Amino acid sequence: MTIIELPKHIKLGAATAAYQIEGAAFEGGRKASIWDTFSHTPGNVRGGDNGDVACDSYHRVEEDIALLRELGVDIYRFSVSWPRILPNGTGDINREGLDYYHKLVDGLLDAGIKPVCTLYHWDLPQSLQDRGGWGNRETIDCFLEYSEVMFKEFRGKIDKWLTINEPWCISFLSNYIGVHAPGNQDLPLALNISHHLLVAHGKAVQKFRELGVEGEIGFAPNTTWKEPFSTTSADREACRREVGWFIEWFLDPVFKGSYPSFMVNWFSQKGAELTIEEGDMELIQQPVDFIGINYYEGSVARYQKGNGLLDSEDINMGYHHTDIDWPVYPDGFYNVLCHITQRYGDVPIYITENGACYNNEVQNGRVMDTERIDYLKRHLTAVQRSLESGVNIKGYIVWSLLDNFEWAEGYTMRFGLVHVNYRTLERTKKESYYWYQKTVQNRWFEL
Ligand code: JJW
Repeated sequence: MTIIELPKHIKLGAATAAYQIEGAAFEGGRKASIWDTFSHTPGNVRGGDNGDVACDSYHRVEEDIALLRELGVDIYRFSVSWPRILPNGTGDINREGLDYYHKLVDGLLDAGIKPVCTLYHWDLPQSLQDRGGWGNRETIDCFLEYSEVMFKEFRGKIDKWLTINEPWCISFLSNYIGVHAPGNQDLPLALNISHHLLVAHGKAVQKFRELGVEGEIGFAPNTTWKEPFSTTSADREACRREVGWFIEWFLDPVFKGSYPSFMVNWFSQKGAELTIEEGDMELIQQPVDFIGINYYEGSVARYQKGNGLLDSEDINMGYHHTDIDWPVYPDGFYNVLCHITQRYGDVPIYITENGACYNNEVQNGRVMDTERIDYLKRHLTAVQRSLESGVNIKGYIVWSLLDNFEWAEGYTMRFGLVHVNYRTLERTKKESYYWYQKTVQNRWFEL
């Protein structure tokens, strides 16, 4: 048996996001977000599911902290619901919302768990969407206002912050492909939203420094890897565009102060142009303390004229697929991490999300999710290999602590280490929970 050892300094954790777990959608002074509107519109979410109740973590916060404490993790990544803090997106502050997160954060600190706080994990206040959402630059200033409230309120308690989670999903998936809220299909809009998100990120980082908040701040792009099917330049360029759309598009502006020209030109050919105002690129280029990397899947791909936005297609190499049909490709994870380090230098990296969808149910009180354990082992091995290749890995966070509302897939797709019965809201620890508990304790596992 091969033993994989994880260095002691690597922080291990688990993650969730507000809309996916909290429920209590219209309690505690919270007003609607775009995900309430979107999920309550028929046809958008599988089964007509919505986040009204979700895992009810709003009312079960002590129980969920107890799960984390017993799991033994060093860190817990959660997100804050903007419409709980500023129900209209701007203006009046909702004390009840702040109190909920104080209860959560105090409970974590009591349990010896460090909070990692994501400010924007997709639940934009609906009243801002009514004025154009992320397509309107005024939303950037509202985000800054919200961020400042959070920094001032939680400084001294929270020292790890993420501004924006998965900007590719917020811009392109939600406003070009249209499968997430608000569900637009408009490439120029999506492109400009991607820029506005980066400006919002930069402004929040600037505010964080100005206020002298102690701690570290970064953001978390979602990544993928596409390995060229052949060595032809057509196949290599198709893969470069695919990876470029997720990685370079969002990280070049932050680390190099410019968008990758091969992508700018590609979008331009498709009739989509960026509108960049004076000073934007300087704002975006504010130094970050770390980046979060979310990685789930990747594959082999090749050039295919007219296929999708990027003239590329995935090749089925016979790799195993998870229950959400994403190919399991741990080598892609290793390649993403090395690619980022090669291109941007020795930047500290937290794996802010990695995990797998397997829909195992409870049988005789147990959930035998052996495929999830296998997925986690193979991806942690890729992380360990990247460390040996000189990637500056600071932490690894599993998505997710709990089964939860998986966006357009509703409650059908389960990513949790803990099973949630959506009828009774009962939590059941899966085999993967016990495996991760042992791994966190030992800092090694058997492959
Ligand atoms: C792409 C589907 C057509 C979440 C996608 C659908 C249609 C070309 C998981 N990460 O729940 C990506 N997640 O909240 C954040 N990440 O395309 C956390 N990305 O494509 C998890 C879904 C996703 C996606 C889902």
